[in-house]
Amino acid sequence: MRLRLAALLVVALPLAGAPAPAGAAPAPVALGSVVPAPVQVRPHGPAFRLTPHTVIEAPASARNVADRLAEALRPATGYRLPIVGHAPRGVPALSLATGHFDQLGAEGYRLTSGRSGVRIAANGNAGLFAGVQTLRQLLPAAIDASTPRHARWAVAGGEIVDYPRFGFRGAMLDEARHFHTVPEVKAYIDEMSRFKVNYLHLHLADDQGWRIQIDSWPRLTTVGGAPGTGVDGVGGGYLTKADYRDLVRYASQRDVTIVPEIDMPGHVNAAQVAYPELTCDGVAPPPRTDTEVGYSSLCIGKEVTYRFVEDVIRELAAMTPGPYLHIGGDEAHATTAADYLAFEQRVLPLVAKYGKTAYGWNEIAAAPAAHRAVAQYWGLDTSNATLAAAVAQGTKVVMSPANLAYIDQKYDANTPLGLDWAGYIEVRTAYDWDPGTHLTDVPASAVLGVEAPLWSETLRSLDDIEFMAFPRLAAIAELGWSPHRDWASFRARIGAYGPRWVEQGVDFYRSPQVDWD
Ligand code: TNX
Repeated sequence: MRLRLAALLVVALPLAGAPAPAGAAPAPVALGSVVPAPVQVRPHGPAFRLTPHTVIEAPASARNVADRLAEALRPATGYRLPIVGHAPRGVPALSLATGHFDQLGAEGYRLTSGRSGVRIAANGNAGLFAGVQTLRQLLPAAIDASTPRHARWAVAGGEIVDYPRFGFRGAMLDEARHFHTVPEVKAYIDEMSRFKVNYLHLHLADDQGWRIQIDSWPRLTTVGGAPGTGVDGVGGGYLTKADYRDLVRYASQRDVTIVPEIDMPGHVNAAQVAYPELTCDGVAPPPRTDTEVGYSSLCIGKEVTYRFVEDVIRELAAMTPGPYLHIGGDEAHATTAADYLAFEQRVLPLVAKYGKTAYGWNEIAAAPAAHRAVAQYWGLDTSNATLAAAVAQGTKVVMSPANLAYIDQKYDANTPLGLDWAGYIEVRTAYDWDPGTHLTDVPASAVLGVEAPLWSETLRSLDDIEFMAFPRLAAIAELGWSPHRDWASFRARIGAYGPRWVEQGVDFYRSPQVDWD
């Protein structure tokens, strides 16, 4: 399938030497041109054309998804696109329908397009939302003014049947090193959900700052989130509980589940600045705005440590509807191995006590209590004996190998932002690996999915986030969703996606590995 053809209709600039004849209707976007690549695509029959009379048809239970579709299409098309329970006979419709489909699971959908309408069918709203993201990509990115009105908004005819390879397709944003505001996080949620990313892990506390309100320990944010708490003393800020709940709600309306992280027993300097009793000697350390890691530790032998940890877990669990609570556990170089185990043996069960599944960086796998937890693999090797032993006891794994999935790493030596300790990660590097088989001693059956962490030591603005995330987050999203991996196909589809990012104002990286439309 030559997908770049499909993008020719997005004539932001006239094609050199071959201007489309005025009044000609361009071919619609090819059905197979979607990112992540759908499971099955069968083009056939005539296209559907949106008109000023098109309606959105949806049951009341799918109103949220219908609203998302309407708000995506109304501004671009200028059409009213009213949402109705039942489209009157003969009225062209974009229809959302739920039913029972064995093949589709919780997130799959079937999209059919023909002369009279486009229908998305699924088992529930998660699948309908995924189908809506596909439909958005089947409409043109931008319209050439010479295209006649009736031919502008066409969806190619045919059928897509689609469902994810993995249930966990995540992105992580570091709120601690530089704080990113609620509108910035919402924009990132919008951008990731287009690629069917369904988990957002928020790294909410680290040595430099503490970014989530905890009522029982108020100085965490009044001190730890004060102005100047951030790398280089830039930024500061925190999420109030109301902000956090607002983000949880906004995300859930886009089929994204928030996973909050409080990193411990290391990466806790900001908490210790606010509460010196959390150090072993009771003396407050100086605030830190540099990017060193591995120097701070909670005091493993003090009871106050566990009162603190339990209060934080209880308050976080109470405002988090999702199943996971991330308790960090990485780079605890200032904690002895014995203390680390003692800490994790006590803290992992606390997460379960408040009804959540513990999630942590792969170092937690050393603790026997991690057998019910999810371990996030961030190493550079293709095997890990400690993790493999934990997996044999029941631990599940999310794959974030730093040399492949760390989207805070530079693309190449010239990238102005980012770090490079795990190596350069060009788009093809981020794409060309298999989360199911990457760890040779962990079976694919233990892998829940994949996550792309975005650490923010060097990132301040939304533009910075976007430049590092795109196109690599789209590559990782495809590894999490699609059953097959094909670089030539991805390269063509992501090149054709470029005009959409331009249209959305997303500051993506124009990788030289991709021919951008
Ligand atoms: C390592 S990866 C860290 C973070 C840094 C990151 C920068 C991990 C679990 N810990 O503290 O921000 O490298 O790439």
